[in-house]
Order: sequence, then C-alpha cells, then structure tokens
Amino acid sequence: MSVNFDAVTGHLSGDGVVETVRKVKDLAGVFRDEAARAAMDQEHVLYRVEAFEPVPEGTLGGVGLATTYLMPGQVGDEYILTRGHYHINEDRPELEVTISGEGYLVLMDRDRNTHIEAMTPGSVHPVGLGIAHRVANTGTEPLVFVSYWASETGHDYATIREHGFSGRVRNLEGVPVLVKE
Ligand code: M6P
Ligand code: ZN
Repeated sequence: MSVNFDAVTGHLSGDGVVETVRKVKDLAGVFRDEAARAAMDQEHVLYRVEAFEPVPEGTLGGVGLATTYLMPGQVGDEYILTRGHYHINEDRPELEVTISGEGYLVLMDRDRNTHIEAMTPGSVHPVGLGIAHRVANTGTEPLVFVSYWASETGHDYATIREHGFSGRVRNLEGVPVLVKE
C-alpha cells in the first residue's frame, strides 16, 4: 500500500488519503471571541487536513501522516487555529514539520503551562508526551505543515473542548503575542 506525498506543496494523494474540512461552523466555542466567530460566514473554510492512516486509528502497526492547510486570518484578535488535542495514549509523541507559511505551534502540559514555538518553512517540532498541541497561523498565506504520529495514539478532543488552552495567540497592535488567560 502506498500513497504520494509532494514534498514541495505537502499535497498527499492516492487511495487511502482522507480529506477533512473544518469550517467556521465546526469551531463553535473554540475562539476567545465567540460572537465574532458566530458573525462570520459559517461556510468559510478554516483548515483542511489530508491524512494517510495505514491502519485504523487506535490500533497498533502504523504511522499516521497528515498535511494540514491552515488558512490565514483572525477571529476577533485571535489568529485562526486548529482545535488542538491531547493524545489518548499519553506516551505517544508527534512530530510537526513546516512546509510553508508562518505561525506558532502552541503546546500545553497537563499542569496547563503553555508555550509557543515559531513555525517557519522547514522547522521541525517534536510534540512531547502528554502535551496538548494546536497551531495558529499568524501569516498572510496558508500555513502548511505535516504531522506524524503512531497509529495507536488516539485523539482526545474533549478535554480541550471543555477547558481550552491557558494561552491564546492574539494580534496585539500588529504583533502576535501569547496571552495567558
Ligand atoms: C495535525 C495533526 C492531526 C490533526 C490536525 C488538525 O495535522 O495533529 O492529527 O488532525 O493537525 O488538528 P485537530 O485535529 O486538532 O483539529
Ligand atoms: Zn496530535
């Protein structure tokens, strides 16, 4: 079984690649300014993910690969971002590789300490054990990055949905700043 990965654009293609589209309507409650999100075009695409998972999620035996295309822009003063998640198996890490664009990887440990790492073309970011992660696009172009994780990892979205991150990447007078909440 094989698929194709375009190392220049990040595009994944072939049988077995699954595309997921996340629109404004899919990210209710994710942004600090929910009223600003609710006022936007609900069909506007915030990000797309092309994923290749050779074995079903949650089972042993494969490495997942995904390219995420995260759109530029803001909701209120907060940069457009992915929902973010912990891993169900906390002893499973992840790796993010930036293809193009610019932004920040937002990382939060179980004690809710949050920090950011700048993503620029070619930057490589290990996501350590038990660390929640999401990405914010602070540039003017799509932020394209590739992620790798073990198939048995599993995604926990509920914890972030309920408690969020302890910091948000916001545009304060033209400068992206991690603002602690
Ligand atoms: C990265 C990986 C994927 C994830 C995607 C979108 O590509 O972490 O596993 O699906 O980002 O982020 P999220 O699933 O948190 O919306
Ligand atoms: Zn992950």
